[in-house]
Amino acid sequence: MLSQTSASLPRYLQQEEILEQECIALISSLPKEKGWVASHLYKYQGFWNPPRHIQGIMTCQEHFEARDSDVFLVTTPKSGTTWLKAVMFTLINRMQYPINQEHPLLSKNPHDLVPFLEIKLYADNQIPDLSSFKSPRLFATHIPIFSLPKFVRDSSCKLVYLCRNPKDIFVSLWQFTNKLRLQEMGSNSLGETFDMFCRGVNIYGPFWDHVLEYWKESMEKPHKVFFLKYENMKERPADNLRCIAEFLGCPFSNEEEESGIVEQILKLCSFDTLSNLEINRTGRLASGEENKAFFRRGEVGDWKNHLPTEMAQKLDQITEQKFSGTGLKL
Ligand code: PAP
Repeated sequence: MLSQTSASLPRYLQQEEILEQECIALISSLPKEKGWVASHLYKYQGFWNPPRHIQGIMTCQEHFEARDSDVFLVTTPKSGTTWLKAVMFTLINRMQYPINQEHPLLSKNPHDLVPFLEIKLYADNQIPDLSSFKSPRLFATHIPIFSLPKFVRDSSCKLVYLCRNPKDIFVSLWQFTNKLRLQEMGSNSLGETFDMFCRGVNIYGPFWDHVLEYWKESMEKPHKVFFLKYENMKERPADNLRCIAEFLGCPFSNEEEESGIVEQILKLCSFDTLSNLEINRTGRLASGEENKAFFRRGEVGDWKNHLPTEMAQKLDQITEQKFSGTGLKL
C-alpha cells in the first residue's frame, strides 16, 4: 500500500480517483491486471493502459481535430520517442530556430517541446485550445492506430512511426518503470514483468499488435505513414533524417546540405548531447517523471546485459510467430 494520499502523488501514479464519471463507468467494465507503476492496467480497445491514459485517449478521440498539415510522431513506448521528438522538432522548425546557443532543446526537454496528445494535452480531462499553434503542428502519441482520433486517420496529416526490437524495449521499459516506482513500492522483478510483457500486459501493449497495425498501414499508405526502426536510425541516421525530411515535404536544399545541417541536427539530438544538458540531468516533466529517466544507455543490444538466453529466445519466438508472413522483422 502507498503511504501517500493520491493528491500528493506524481500525476503518472494517480489512478481511478482522478477520473471523470463517464470514464469511471467504462473502466469498471474493462479487463483489469496489475500495473507496472500505477496499481492497475485496463484493456481498452485491445490495448493495456492505466486509467489516466485511457481517459486521455477518450478525451482526444472526442475533441481533437486534425489539420491536414499536422505531423505526428507515433511510437511504441521506449522505442526512442525522446530522440525522435528532438530530431523532428529541430528538423521542422529549422528556419524559426537555427542551431545556435539559443536553441530550445538546450533549455527544454524534448517531451516539453513536442507534447503527447493523450498523456499531456488531453490528459486529466483537459481540452486544450490548439488554434494558436502554428502549422505544421507537431504532436506525439503512443495511441494504437485504430484508437487514434478519427480526424487523424481521415485527414492528410502525416505520421512517422518509430519502433524498436522487443528485447531492448522490454529491458528499457522494465528499468524505466522501476525508476518511476516510489521507494516504498519496491521494484518489479525481471521474471514477473517479463511474463506480463510476453502476455501483452504493459502500457500500450501488446507490443507486437501495436507495431503490426502501423506496419500494415505504412504498406498500404506509404504517403501517410513513414515506418522507422530505432536500429536503422542508429545505423544510418543521416540517410533516415533526409528520408523523414522528404516524407514531410521539407527536404534539405543544396545550400543546407553544404552547410552541414544534417550533421548539426544529429549532433544536437545525440544521446551524448541531450543526456548531458543541465535540463535533462536535473529537470522533471509536469507529470512528475524525472527528465533523466528518459536517457539510460541509448544503445542497440543492451538486452544482452540483462536478459538470460531463454528469455531472449522466448521473445524471438513470439516475434517470429506474430510477424510471420507480414514481411516485418525486428
Ligand atoms: P518514452 O516512450 O517513455 O518516451 P523513449 O524515449 O521512447 O521513452 O525511450 C527511451 C529510450 O531511448 C532509452 O533507451 P534505453 O533504456 O535502452 O537506454 C533511452 O536511453 C533512449 N534514448 C533517449 N534519447 C536518445 C538519443 N538521443 N539517442 C538514442 N537513444 C536515446
